[in-house]
Amino acid sequence: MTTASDSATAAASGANATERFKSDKLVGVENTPPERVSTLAREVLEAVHETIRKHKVTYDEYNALKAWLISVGEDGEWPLFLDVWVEHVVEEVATEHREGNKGTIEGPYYVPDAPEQGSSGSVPMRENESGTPLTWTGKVTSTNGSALAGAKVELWHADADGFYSQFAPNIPEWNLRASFTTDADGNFEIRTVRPAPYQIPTDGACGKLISAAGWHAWRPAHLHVKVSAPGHELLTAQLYFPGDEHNDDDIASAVKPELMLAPKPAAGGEAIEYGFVLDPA
Ligand code: MBD
Ligand code: FE
Repeated sequence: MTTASDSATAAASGANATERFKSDKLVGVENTPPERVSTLAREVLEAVHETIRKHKVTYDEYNALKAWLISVGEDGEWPLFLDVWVEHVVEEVATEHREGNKGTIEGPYYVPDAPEQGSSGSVPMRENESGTPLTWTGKVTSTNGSALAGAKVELWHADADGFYSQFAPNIPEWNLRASFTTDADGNFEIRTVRPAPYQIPTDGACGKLISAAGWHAWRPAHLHVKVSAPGHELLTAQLYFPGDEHNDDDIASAVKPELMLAPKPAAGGEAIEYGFVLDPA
């Protein structure tokens, strides 16, 4: 997976994201009843038809769309396209019943089974990994306030250049990816470095749409997490840093005020305190 290409191209990271998706996410997709498929497919198509009528879409525009959709597949960018422009509404609907922690989208770059570091430790990183060192402490609790011992906190994020291990070349396999387990009081302590704002690949189909539309390609800097505990719903979230110029115009529409960190200066870097409240399943 890490060797799909030696350069950080959209096609290389897209191919990795596509493979990752096929191996992890296809459980449970086969049992959608025909009536449900029919309703959803028909209404999506009707929305497309309505847009064509409303804007009197021309054959040149239709052919541009066709060429672009073909290139999304050729560049392996369906995971990126869907997670950037669609997933946030799926997440909203899937979690609207929750009383615990707000979550947000997973995005295309999660990898399961990252190295386990116990309740307190550092994420795997290179010697001299760039970025401000962060010490993050927090507690995992249930909505009734009880601490959750043995909860899993999986963390993954981009490096200070905005690249994710396993989706960009020449980065150690598990760089900036780790799994922590809360102690008897539900607490964890994580040491990592501050990620950089992230620009989605500009040389593929998604980048072409962005430049053709005059949009920008940026997400604010973020830490991805999955938090899980027996008898509780899995929480997928991202945490953000105040003052990032893209907090208000994230291309993936995934920022929420509840997910904003409040870093404080600390010896050798910054300290953050953020815990998670899980809903009983
Ligand atoms: C990311 O890092 C990300 O988090 C999302 C949602 C989309 C593209 C890249
Ligand atoms: Fe991300």
